[in-house]
Amino acid sequence: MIENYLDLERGIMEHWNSKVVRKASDMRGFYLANDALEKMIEGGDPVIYEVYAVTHENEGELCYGVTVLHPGKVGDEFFMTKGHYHEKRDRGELYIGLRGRGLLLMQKDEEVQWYEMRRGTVIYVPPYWAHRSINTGTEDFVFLAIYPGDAGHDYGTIAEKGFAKIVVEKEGRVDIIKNPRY
Ligand code: M6P
Ligand code: ZN
Repeated sequence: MIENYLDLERGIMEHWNSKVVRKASDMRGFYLANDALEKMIEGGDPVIYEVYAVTHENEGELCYGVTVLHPGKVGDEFFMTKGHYHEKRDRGELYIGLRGRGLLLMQKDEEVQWYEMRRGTVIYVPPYWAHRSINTGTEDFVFLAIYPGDAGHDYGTIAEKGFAKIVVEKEGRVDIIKNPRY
């Protein structure tokens, strides 16, 4: 499909061929507070985020998708995406904020960086950097991501150790602290 329509105000994309829904039960092992997550799962297993994407798999092609990351916390940690490296590490990605507010957390080896995102923020994720988004606000955090068709998702590395930093609410404020499990 060549042409699409993205409602920039609402962050709703008209056409997509791939929809991924991640519920609390899909996020086991990603948050420090396992008990809080299990309680949440028992209490109805809410959706944490959804991704609506147009995907192509070949080298030279592009994929693009809208992620809707809902507001909330597991323990002190804000709702977040799983986060991934690209299977082909030398593939970059572009993030564009559409709605709400959040952080993009990036990591390459032992180096960590994070960037605030809101409507209009453009963040270039260079090749070799793992990336995870975090909703630090009280409404949906919605962004568009564009990445090479053959990038692929490597979840294993992050699933094992997480990122070196976690994003928590502390005394009503957003705090980026060392991940004690890392
Ligand atoms: C962005 C892109 C997608 C990714 C999605 C959710 O839209 O980076 O490739 O799938 O965020 O993140 P994750 O796959 O880490 O759960
Ligand atoms: Zn990516």
